Amino acid sequence: FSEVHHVTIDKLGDVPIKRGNFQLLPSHVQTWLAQMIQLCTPRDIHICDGSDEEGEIATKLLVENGQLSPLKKYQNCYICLTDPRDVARVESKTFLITKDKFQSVPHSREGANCVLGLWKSPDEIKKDIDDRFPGCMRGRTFYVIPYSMGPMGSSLSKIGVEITDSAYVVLSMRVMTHVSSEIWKYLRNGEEFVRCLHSVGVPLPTTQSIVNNWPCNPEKTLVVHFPDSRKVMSFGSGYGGNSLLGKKCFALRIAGRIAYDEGWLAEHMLIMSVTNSQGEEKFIAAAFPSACGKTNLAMLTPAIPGYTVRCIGDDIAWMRFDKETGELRAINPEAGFFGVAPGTNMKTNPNAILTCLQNSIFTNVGETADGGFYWEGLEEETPAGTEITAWTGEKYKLGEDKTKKSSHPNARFCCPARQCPIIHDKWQDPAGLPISAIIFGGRRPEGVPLVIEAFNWTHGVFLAAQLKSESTAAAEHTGKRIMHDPFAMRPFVGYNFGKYIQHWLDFEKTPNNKLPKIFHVNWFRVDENKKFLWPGYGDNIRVLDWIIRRANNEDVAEPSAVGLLPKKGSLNLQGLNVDWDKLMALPKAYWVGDIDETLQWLDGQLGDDLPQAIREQIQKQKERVAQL
Ligand code: SAT
Ligand code: MN
Repeated sequence: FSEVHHVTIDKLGDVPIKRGNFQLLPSHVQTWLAQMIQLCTPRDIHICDGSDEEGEIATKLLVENGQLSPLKKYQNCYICLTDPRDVARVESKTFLITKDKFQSVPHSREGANCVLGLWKSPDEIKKDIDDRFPGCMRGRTFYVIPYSMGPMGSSLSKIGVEITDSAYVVLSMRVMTHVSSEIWKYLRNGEEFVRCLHSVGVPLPTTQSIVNNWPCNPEKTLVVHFPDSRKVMSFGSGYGGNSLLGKKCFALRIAGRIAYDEGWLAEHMLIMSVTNSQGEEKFIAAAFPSACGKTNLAMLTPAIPGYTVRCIGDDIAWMRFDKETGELRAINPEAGFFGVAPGTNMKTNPNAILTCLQNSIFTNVGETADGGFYWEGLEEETPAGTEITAWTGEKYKLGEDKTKKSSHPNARFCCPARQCPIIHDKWQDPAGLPISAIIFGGRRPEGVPLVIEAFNWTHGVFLAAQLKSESTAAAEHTGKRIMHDPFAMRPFVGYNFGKYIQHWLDFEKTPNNKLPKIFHVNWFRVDENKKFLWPGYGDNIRVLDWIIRRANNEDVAEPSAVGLLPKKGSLNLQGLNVDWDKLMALPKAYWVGDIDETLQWLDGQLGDDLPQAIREQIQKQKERVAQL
């Protein structure tokens, strides 16, 4: 995949080019493509240009081969059902490849099972690759997708080229990234780009049985990153996080490493703006693990008057401190939303529903008899008795049997961000937008108050490092348990996590950097009857309002053992019936246990790579919670 033996165009052999002009591509791209064609031996080649016509061709093909079925109720919307074995990211088969192991993963203590990335040596992975990729596209089309992560031509953006044998990936990448033949002009002088190779791993003809017309190869699924040479290879899965390589693989893992080398940040964060009734606008970046409501927060409909929320992105933020002004400027490197469908409705997230009423792909959801999408959470908006076809193919009448499930819990909608009713008019601003506050959060049923402000930058980095959350359906984990997910980046970090934390800490060393305040939020605390103590959704604006007032240094916070908390009465609770004391309580036994567990976990996972500054923060917190 990597080492260059020079290949010229005639080495394409007799593989025909179905669409596009190979001769017009930059020569270093040609060389790489020729190598990959030799490796994968496809039937023909399609060089994507991002045109509408191309979208129509891919859609038609997918409908004809039974992978997509049109949702008649909307314009240009489709349901896609996958093989039920291919529905989520597979962290256990996702690897970082570097010569030095500890460039990829930390020096975990013996016996601590490292969950902050999996490493394999170049030699070891070569065997796995040689066992999979040669001939993997036999009988299939080799699509070449040129794309920009971030606004085209922005100095904050990066270019990738994905090769895939899946038209579903072509169609989804057109939604999630900026696909265009314009890209080639940015590579004319041999400029770097991220090389992505993806195959569903089912060469034709096949004797394998194909379920739902969704070719995949779960036994051999493999997602491999080469951070040094900025390459990704993915085999056997068509599911978003494993196949839309611009997203987690590039925009987080590879870009994270580039960001480390270049002094910026690639984070698992939404970007939103809140404008108050005085017309003052603030931009916020917020990190939550997968399926914890980033999309809902990014598109929040304020439950109280006087605020306007606008969305810039819902999953990934690339952020850089401006050398001159010191501002932290953020872009959304994506162009679409790949959101969790179940739970999304006109109450929880009307803007998401309105975004996906056209030009969208729905994966593993149910369908109503009149050709609409359906998933758990839409009960109240769908007449009882409506006939539903579940993603499993089973038909049932809504309301008759409550045990029936229409959708996979990780079912997704994939829709263009520009269609979002509250998309910010500057969401594509090449200069990025200035971040005033950074929020971390997770699902914490117990012990953790609604909002905590970090004492300072270092303490904020500590809050992020000890982030935990109840597991969700976005990955292959089963059952609900509280898992550590530092910075909401556990599955997405592209290099040694200790270095990653140190990278965050180091931003304080540049005096010109205007460090945003850091916060921790928890919408998910429950009472003794397991009922949520906070209404969440649109009412989260109340917390954002408090956060913004803190960003403006308003005197509304007071110190506690775990950070600064809102002074009683400073958070606008008008019209709400919440038990503030329960919501904000710091149970001593919980926090004493929590900090011990945090130290044990971080020390086990990171060993001597755990930055000293974080050990000091842990020690301080230990002393503070002992006083509770
Ligand atoms: O990995 S995906 O991008 O498919 C979804 C997620 O885990 O956030
Ligand atoms: Mn995500």
